[in-house]
Amino acid sequence: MEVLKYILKRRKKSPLHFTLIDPDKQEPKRASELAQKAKEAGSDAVMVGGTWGDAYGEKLNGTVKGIKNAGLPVILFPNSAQQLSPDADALFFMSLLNSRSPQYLIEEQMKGSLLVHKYGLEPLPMAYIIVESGATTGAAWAGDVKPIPRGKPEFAVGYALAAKYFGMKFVYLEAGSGAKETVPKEMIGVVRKAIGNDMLLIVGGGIRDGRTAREKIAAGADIIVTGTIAEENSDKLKEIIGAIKE
Ligand code: 1GP
Repeated sequence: MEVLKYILKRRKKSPLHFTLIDPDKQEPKRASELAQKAKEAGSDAVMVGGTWGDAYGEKLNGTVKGIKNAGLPVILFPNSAQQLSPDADALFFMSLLNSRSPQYLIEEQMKGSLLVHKYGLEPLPMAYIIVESGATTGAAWAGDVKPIPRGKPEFAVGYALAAKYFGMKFVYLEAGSGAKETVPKEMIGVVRKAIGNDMLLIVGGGIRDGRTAREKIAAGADIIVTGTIAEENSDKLKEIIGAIKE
């Protein structure tokens, strides 16, 4: 499956929803059930990754295989060169642009690229940008990030344009899993305007209802990611996906 083509084709019909499953939070069998529920709710793809834990090697591979049974594309969302699996369809080949550490800007990517090549994974080049969200999230802490201030959307525009000029295909504005506050709609709007339609704009972190998801789409997001809600409440997941695709 060519995942970028699949995403672009589906985006022509409607905005998209991706479900994030953290391989560290449950056994592969439960991950497979969550992916099945996500598919039934209308999600377009499953992302697999998490900030912290020990879900590498066999546990990660088992989780990816289990999720694949649901029939949705599986895209890795790795925290490092360790979190790669030959069983996935693709991966977000991402740089955490507002990290202070060369490890997350380029070093993990340099190490991981050899495995991406060996496994034949489809790389989806992505700029990952973490936005202030009321409290320090795991991703911001672990990634040694200087989050974008909520009142400074122009900083996000600077990173997004740099990513566009590097030839990246995706920008992910991330509030962080379980964030208190979601990415501000004003920031989504100015980033959308700056990048035009050359890149796909992903927004996630702390989205827990349809109204909030709709607000992000109306502001200019192409893809909404939810993680926590898929684990907790499949009715809410259906509400969110319904609002994105209305
Ligand atoms: C984290 O944006 C995602 O990378 C998902 O966040 O768990 O808050 O939905 P939630």
